[in-house]
Amino acid sequence: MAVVNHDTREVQFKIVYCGTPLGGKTTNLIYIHNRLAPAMRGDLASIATEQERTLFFDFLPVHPTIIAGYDTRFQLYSVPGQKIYGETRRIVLTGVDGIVFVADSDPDRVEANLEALESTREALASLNRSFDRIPLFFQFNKRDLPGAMAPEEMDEMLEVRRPTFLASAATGYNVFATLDAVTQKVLREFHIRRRLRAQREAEQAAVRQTKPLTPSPVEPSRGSPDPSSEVALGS
Ligand SMILES: Nc1nc2c(ncn2[C@@H]2O[C@H](COP(=O)(O)OP(=O)(O)OP(=O)(O)O)[C@@H](O)[C@H]2O)c(=O)[nH]1
Ligand SMILES: [Mg+2]
Repeated sequence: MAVVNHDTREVQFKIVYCGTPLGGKTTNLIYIHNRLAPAMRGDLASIATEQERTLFFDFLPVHPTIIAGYDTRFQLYSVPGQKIYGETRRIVLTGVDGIVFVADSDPDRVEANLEALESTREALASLNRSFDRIPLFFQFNKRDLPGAMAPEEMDEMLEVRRPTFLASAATGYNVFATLDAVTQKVLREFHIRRRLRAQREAEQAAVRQTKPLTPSPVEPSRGSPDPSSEVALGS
């Protein structure tokens, strides 16, 4: 969830790239890192195995844009796609504000896509987050592959009912379009939640002001008989 620091006037959002093992999550982040001016981003931190597969996560801080007087920072993470890294995924997804689900358009990766989607749903459910309500965009990556699956086929396979980006992270095609979409959606949700909270607080304050004072409970006088002892005496 967005971390708001009112003292330094900063809001920090967490965007996580999830998806199919070897689908191109790290490639997305590398492209973003290479294309953003150094003043706009921090260093890309990746911990990979020898085969360059993400071991824990990749991390790329994207520095401030000023929105409503607050510095807005996005922290981009990618999680390893391999099944065995379920717990790592869960940890990285904790507090997530928005997700890009990178699916592989290679027809040989149908099973892997489905498994990754299922494990993302599971990780979110275990964090009490709803897959269907979180700001999330699908990116069908590797569109450059000859024989890439038809987008409609992928929609059906993944039961996608949201806007999708066709991309080629290797060349950068639609990498920023995907990132823009998810960050805009995250910001919109943040502002909606903030407005609702302010409205609720104003309503609560109004209720407090109009509420009649409740009389304080009357303390029984010392001499008043205890009803239970009366029964006892009368029996
Ligand atoms: N043809 C093609 N290859 C791509 C594209 N994007 C990524 N790749 C290749 O796919 C392989 C895996 O890419 P990564 O970015 O490491 O995939 P990942 O999703 O981070 O993989 P894990 O961290 O292991 O889950 C690499 O060899 C990339 O060069 C693309 O758009 N087109
Ligand atoms: Mg990776």
